[in-house]
Amino acid sequence: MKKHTHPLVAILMGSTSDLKTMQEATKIFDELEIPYNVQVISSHRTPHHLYKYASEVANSGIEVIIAGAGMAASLPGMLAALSVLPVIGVPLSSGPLNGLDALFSISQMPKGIPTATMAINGAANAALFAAAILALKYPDIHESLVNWREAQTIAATHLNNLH
Ligand code: RP5
Repeated sequence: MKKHTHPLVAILMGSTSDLKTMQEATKIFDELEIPYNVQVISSHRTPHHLYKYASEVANSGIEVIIAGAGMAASLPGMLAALSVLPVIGVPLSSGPLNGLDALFSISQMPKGIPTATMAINGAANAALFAAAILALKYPDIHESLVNWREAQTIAATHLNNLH
């Protein structure tokens, strides 16, 4: 039986070229059975679409936003500016600066508009962090996350035993 009937997390990215990296987040949500939706919105190329989306997202049932972007990477910060939902930014290694540009852009938000920043290409951790936020409210997600972490510990212990 499905525990949640509507998406709790929005996974956004600035370009279809970001999809492969951001799918690391969808894999985690599939494992944890957390429903999500995925959209491409370019804050620079489609700013009016971004404004409309961000103005409405808090009333859509979405509780956490993950936003991946490379290069100038304004998408996470703009989403944080336009809504009060928690926004987790993922700097992506697209472009000649290999993600350092996006890392600096997303992490250097001005006082008043906080935006969480993961490692470069850290989409999986973005999903786990989103799950930790949702786990404060939903006991089934708390249980899924604890089980996931225990499985990781067991897998890491087995790896250690090989040496
Ligand atoms: C950013 O520019 C996107 O997030 C992407 O990482 C990068 C390149 O986009 P494309 O030119 O591949 O569409 O806005």
